[in-house]
Amino acid sequence: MKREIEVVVISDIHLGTYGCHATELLKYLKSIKPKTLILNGDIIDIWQFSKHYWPSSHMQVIKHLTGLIAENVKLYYITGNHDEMLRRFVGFNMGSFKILNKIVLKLDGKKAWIFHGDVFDVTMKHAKWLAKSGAIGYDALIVLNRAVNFIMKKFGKGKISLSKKIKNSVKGAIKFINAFEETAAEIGISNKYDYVVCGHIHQPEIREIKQGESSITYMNSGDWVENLTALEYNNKKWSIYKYSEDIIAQSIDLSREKNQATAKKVELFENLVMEFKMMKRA
Ligand SMILES: [Mn+2]
Repeated sequence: MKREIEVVVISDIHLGTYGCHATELLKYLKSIKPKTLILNGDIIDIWQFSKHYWPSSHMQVIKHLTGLIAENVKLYYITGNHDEMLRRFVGFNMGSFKILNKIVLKLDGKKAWIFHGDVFDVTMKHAKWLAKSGAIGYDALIVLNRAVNFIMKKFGKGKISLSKKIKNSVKGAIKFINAFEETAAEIGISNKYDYVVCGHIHQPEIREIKQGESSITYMNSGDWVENLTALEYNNKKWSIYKYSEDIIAQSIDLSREKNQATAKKVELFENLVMEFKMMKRA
């Protein structure tokens, strides 16, 4: 029996990289029956994509997700920094599938603001007052962030890499995570949202953040590189799902499908790219 869930949020899958736990993710996805599935950024890692690494398990994840569209599951693809090439397709929709930069969901009278969160990397210091002033929206922040990255690249500094930042020092990482969470919370509060839901920092979390008189529930869906986590919303409550072999029903048999999906991987990716190109024209 598949677990029925109202809303599931996953992020930072990084398909196409060695670190991605696609097999585990596939087992999780096959164990649930969500009404709405939100892919909150860095799903396909186009930055680090190598033609030499695209295992069949990664393609199976894509196939499973596209299969959900056919089953009328609401599927939202929110872009992240590793798949920012998809930002040019923002606004695209096909049946129950949409590509977006952010989404606001109404859940039992509460509002959840969901976005990847990479804009806080470069514009952290400025994002707060820019967003709070109301003069600039999230989409504009993305453009700003991209411009800053472009300039950094011109000066040979390269893109800001979160993993590098994290590796630099534990102290620095904690500071960075705190700043990220506080920034997200502050902007969420000023926009009167009840929940703010991010990805990007690979740090699963659900916690109440108080700022002055106001508070908000900050959430992060974690990742499928190290933590193997998801956010689940059911019966007016959010919880963090953490992957574990024991919880997944043993009855799920992946072996049969494994054999089907060993077609030439590169070819499959190229087909995918072609499809996106065609979507753009359409
Ligand atoms: Mn990211």
